[in-house]
Amino acid sequence: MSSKVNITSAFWGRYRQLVRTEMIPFQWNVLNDTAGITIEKERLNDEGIPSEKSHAMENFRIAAGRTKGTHYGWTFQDSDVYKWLEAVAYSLREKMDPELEAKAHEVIDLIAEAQEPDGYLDTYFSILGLQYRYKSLAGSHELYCMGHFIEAAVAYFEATGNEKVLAVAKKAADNIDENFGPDEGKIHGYDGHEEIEIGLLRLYHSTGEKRYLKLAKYFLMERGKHPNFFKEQAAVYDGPNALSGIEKAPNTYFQNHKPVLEMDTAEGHAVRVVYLCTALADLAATTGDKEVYEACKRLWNNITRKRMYITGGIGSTVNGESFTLDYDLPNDTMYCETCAAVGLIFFARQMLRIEPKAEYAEVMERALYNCALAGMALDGKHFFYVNPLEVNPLKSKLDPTKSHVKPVRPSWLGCACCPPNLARLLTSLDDYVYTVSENTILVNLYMDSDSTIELPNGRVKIKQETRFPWDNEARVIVKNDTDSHIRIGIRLPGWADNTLVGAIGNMEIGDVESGYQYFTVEPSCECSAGLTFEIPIRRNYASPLVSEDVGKVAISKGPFIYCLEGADNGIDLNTISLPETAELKYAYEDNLLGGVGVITAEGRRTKASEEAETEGLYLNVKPKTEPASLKFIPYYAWANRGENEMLVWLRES
Ligand code: FUB
Ligand code: ZN
Repeated sequence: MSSKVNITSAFWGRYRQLVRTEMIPFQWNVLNDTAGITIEKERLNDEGIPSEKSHAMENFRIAAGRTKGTHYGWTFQDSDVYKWLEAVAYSLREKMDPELEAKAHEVIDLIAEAQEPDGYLDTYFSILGLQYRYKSLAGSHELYCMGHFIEAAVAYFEATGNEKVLAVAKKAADNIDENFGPDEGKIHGYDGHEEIEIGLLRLYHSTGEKRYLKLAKYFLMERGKHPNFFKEQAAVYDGPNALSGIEKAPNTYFQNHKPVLEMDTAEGHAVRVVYLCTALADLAATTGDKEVYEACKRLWNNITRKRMYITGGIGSTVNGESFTLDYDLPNDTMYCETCAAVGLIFFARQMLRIEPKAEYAEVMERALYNCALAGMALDGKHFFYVNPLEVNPLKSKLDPTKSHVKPVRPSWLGCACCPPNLARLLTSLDDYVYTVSENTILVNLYMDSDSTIELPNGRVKIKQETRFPWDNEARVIVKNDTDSHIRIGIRLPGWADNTLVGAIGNMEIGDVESGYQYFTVEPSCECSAGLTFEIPIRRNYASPLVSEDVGKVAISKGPFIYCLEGADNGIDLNTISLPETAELKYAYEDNLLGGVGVITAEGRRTKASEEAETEGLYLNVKPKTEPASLKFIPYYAWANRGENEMLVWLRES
């Protein structure tokens, strides 16, 4: 039997159920073009982006020879189907559903039929010309798509034991292995979008086949050694478009500017960076390679200490959906793609496998409860691609530099990477609660849950009883059924002022190391640790080097970052300020936004003087302020009450 974490948390249970009952069926209809929705373009000026329909399943039917037609959509349209399948796998792992399983089998059969006899799998080139495959890797996303398929296949195999899907994945990986690598006659290159590395490592973990580990390592280490690789391929490519032109992007966009082990700043497309880092950290955890881990740490530190928003969002510009430079964190033009926050969570999880530092879990929690969760509406049927920290709907409509910043979540997006990424994260959230190594279990996330964890010497039952995030108490009950002493490391959260920890039974309190309070539990015994957190409302200040946030404050409580929204606070949110002395009060509102903790305060609103209305923009009269009652809601819950303004960082007065 393998480990099983059963999440019983009301907060997360609702989301996970939403994914199962709303999002997965909804996405199924979208993939089959039967959802009856209008798919929005990401940006006003994205004329060339194919977005009228998904066509993703139809692409597979055409590639399999079941129907006639041509490919439609992005070169990576296949990955929408794969991410759907991966979310289905986790969903079935949690709760068997024969109807859903039948749909998944239908999809697996279709994918197997669309696979070429030699294992190659990509509908774009199967339909438009196999002779062009692997020849335009800057934009073709072939390995990216196969990486997503391999991830889905491993997840599905591990959840259900389905051998067929694993066989298709191995055949695809073998095809890649035959075509790429250092040997003469093979392609000495890699994909324009990292992902295959994650897939191959997962396939290695599941099958133990060392070739997959070797190939993942090859792709990671080859990157950046030959920075002209994409341009050289493009110069002689004469096949179908495959996002051609993308190779002209700077090498940093693809993390192709230098070898990965020499990188110390996160450059380029944010999702690509965190996928690269996830695979690198997995490689370091798997092989114990110190040099690889040092590279991971440098990238982690650069991202989380200099380039990450307070919400856990990353990617400061729409231009290339990219990182820019240290401390450049504009609040209303940024990107903060949902996928990038999801990828940062993947990265954090792998870092925890290498080194038990609470810092990794803190970032994981920050991105999860804020940027990632904001990616989905409370109805589970509307999604953000971009997660701003400041929005004015009129500016989004009329200022072309903000057209990507949507004030309301669309039903779906032409480039549909984010919703299914969120679905696979939420359905696999059980994988993030604990980190297990040898005889140590780290409690990373507080979540009401009931789990069985397999250790080398037997089984441990671990139960969390808590109403967190809406309550400040947790009890962690451990039943050690192994015949050895085990160590439990309970994270002492950074958002708590004081965490009182008491042990009951044969649980010996140990040291605090890197943010975890350790306990030793004797063999064959049951005991528990009770925790009471003091969770203050906090005022957060950014480094003064973040020019956009100087003089401003952001409010948080526990893992949640709070924001002001128009629905509670009217228009022109930028005229609002929060006095340094204002008392911040907390209350839980059962009937608001599915039940949320709100924070209220007496603030000030700056009024335009009467002269300003008649005499123009610039006056020598200081505007007056008047009292304003303020109400803050958790950031993740914004944009669920129609189109309105939103603000995270507000002036402090
Ligand atoms: O290129 C595939 C995915 O589409 C990226 O990860 C997203 O940023 C979106 O561009
Ligand atoms: Zn995305």
